[in-house]
Amino acid sequence: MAEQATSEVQHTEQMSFVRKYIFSVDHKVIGKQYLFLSLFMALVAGTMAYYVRWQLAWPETAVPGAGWIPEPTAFSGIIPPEFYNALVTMHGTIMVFFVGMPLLLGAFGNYLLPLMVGARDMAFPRLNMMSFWTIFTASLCMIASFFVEGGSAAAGWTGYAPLSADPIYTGVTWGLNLWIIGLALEFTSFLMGGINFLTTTVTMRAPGMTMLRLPLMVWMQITAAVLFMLSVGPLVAGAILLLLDRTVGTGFFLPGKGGDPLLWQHLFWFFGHPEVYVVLLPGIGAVMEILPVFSRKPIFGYRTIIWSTMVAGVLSFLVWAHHMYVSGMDPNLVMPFSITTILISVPFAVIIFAFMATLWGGSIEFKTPMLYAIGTVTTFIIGGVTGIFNGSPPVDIFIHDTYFVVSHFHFTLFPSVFLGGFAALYFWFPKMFGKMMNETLGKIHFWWTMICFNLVFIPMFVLGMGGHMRRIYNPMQYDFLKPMQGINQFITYSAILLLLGQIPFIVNFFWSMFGGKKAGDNPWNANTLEWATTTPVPHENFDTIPTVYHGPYDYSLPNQNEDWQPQHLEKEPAAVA
Ligand code: HEM
Ligand SMILES: [Cu+2]
Repeated sequence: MAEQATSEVQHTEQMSFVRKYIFSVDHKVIGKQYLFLSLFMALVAGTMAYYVRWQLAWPETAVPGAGWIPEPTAFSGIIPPEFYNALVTMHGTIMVFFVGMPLLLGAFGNYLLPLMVGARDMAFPRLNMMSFWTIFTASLCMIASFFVEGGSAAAGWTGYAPLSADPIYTGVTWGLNLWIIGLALEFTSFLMGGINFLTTTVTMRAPGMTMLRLPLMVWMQITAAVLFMLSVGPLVAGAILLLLDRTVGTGFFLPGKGGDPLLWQHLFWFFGHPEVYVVLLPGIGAVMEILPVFSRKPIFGYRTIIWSTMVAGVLSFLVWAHHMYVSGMDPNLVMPFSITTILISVPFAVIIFAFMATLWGGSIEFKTPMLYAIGTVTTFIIGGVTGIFNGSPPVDIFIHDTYFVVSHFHFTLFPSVFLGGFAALYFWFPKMFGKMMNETLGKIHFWWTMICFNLVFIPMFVLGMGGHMRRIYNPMQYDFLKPMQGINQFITYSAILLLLGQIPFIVNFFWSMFGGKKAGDNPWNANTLEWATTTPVPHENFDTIPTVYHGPYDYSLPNQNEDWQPQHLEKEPAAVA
C-alpha cells in the first residue's frame, strides 16, 4: 500500500495543471470544485430571490393612501410578470438542486467521506470526476434557459402539469425543456455520486472501521444517497414523459389528451419529500460532528440516531401526498398520509433530544462552527414544528399555497443548506484549505445571519395566516392583502440586511484562504479520521492507512491538549482525566 501511495504522489507531481485541478480524479479536488460551483449557484439563486422580494415590496400598482404604503417608486414594476414567474421557479430549483445538494453532498460528501472512512479515494475516481462535470453541464443548461427564445422555465420548482406539460400555457418552449434536461443531468450526476458514496463506505473502510464506528456524518451521507437513489427513478421516468408531452405531442399529463396531471404531482412528491431529507441529513450530519467536539462529550445515543434516521428515511417514502391534500385526490387517503406525516416528527424529535443530551453537562466552547451547529438545530425545530401544522389536513386547507408554507420550508431548507453548510465550512475549512478562518468575522456573520433570517421569515408566517398566497406577482391586486403590504416591505428590507450580512463571510473566506493563520493538523482536537492525517492532506490521504480501535466519539480528555491524538487510534482507551 505504502509503495503504491508514494508512486501516486510522484505521479501527481508530474500531472499537468488540467489533470490536477480541472479534470481531477482526486476526491478532495472534486469536493472543492463542488464547493465553488455551489457557492456560485447560491449567488445566482440568491440574486433571484431579491428580484422577487423587490417586486413584492414595490409592485407597480402600490395603492396610494392605503395605510403607510408609499406611492409607486422608481423601482416599481421593473420585473414583468412572466419573468417574475421564471425567477421564482429558478430560485427554488437552483437552491435545492444546485446549491443544497452540491454543497452538502457534493462538496462535503466528496471531500470528507473517503477521509472519514479511512480510504485513499472514492471507489470510482473517474466516475466521481464525471459526476462533477455532469452537474456542471446541468448548471449551464439551467442558466442557458434564461437566454433562449420564449424565456426560462416558469412552472414553479415543482413543475406541475398541465402548466408544464403544454407550451401553450406558459408560452415557454425551450426554456422549460432545458429545465427538464438540466434536472435530468443533475439527477444523473448524483446517481453517480451515490454509487461512489455507497461503494466506498461498504468496501473501502480502514481496518477496524466497522459500520458502527463510522462517523455520523458518513451515516447521514450514505442514508441521503440511498434516499435519493430510491426516489429519483420514478421522477426521471416522469420527466421523460413530460418532455415527450412538450416536444412530440403525447398527453401523459394532459387531460385533453386523456392524460392525468395528478400523476405528475404523485411522481414529483414521491421524490420530493425524500429529496428534502437528502439535503437535510448531511446538514445535520455536520452538526452531529461538531456538537461533540465543542462540548467535549461523546455524541449521545449514537445508535439511536442511526436508527431514527433510518425510520425517518423509510417514512419519508410514505408521506408524499401531504403536499396534495387539496389537489382533489381521494379524501380517504388524506388521513393515512396525515398520520405518517405526524409520525415522522418522532424520529426527528429523538435526534434533537440526543443533541440536547450531548450538550448537557459538556464543557461547551462557542466557536463559530458550534454557533452555527446550534443555530441549525434551533432554526430547524421551527421548520419541523410548523410542518405539523401543514401535515394536519384541516389546517392545511387554509394555509396550503400561502406564505405560511413558504416560511415553513425556508425554515427547514435554510438551516439545512446554509446554516448547516456554514457550520461545516467553518469547521472543515482548516482541513480543506490549511488555514484558520477568523473567529470575530465568523461570529459577526453568525449573529447577523441568524437575526436577519428570522426577521425575513417569521413575518411570512403572519402573512400566510392572513391569507397571502405564494407565487403571486402583485399582492396589491387583492384588497384583503393591502393592509399587510407593510409586512411585505419589512421582509424585503430584512432580506437586504441578510444579504449584507454575508459580506463578513465572503471577506473571511477569501482573506483566510490566502492570508489566514496556518492551521495545524487537528486544530479542534477532534477524533474523526480526517483530523488524523496531515494538513494539507496528501494526495493519497494517509501515509499509512490507520487501524481503528474505537468509535470516534470519546472526548473525555481535557480540552486544551497540545498533542491531541484521535483516541480511537490507540489500542487502550485513553484514561479519563
Ligand atoms: C436568501 C434567502 C432566501 C430568500 C430571501 C428567499 C426568498 C424566496 C421567495 C421570495 C420565494 C417566492 C415565494 C413565492 O411568492 O412563491 C421563494 C421561493 C422558494 N425558495 Fe427561497 N429564499 C431564500 C433562500 C432559499 C433557500 C436556501 C432555499 C432552498 C435550499 C430556497 C428554496 C425555495 C423554494 C423551493 C421556493 C419555491 C419556489 C416555487 O414556488 O416554485 N430558498 N424564496
Ligand atoms: Cu413532504
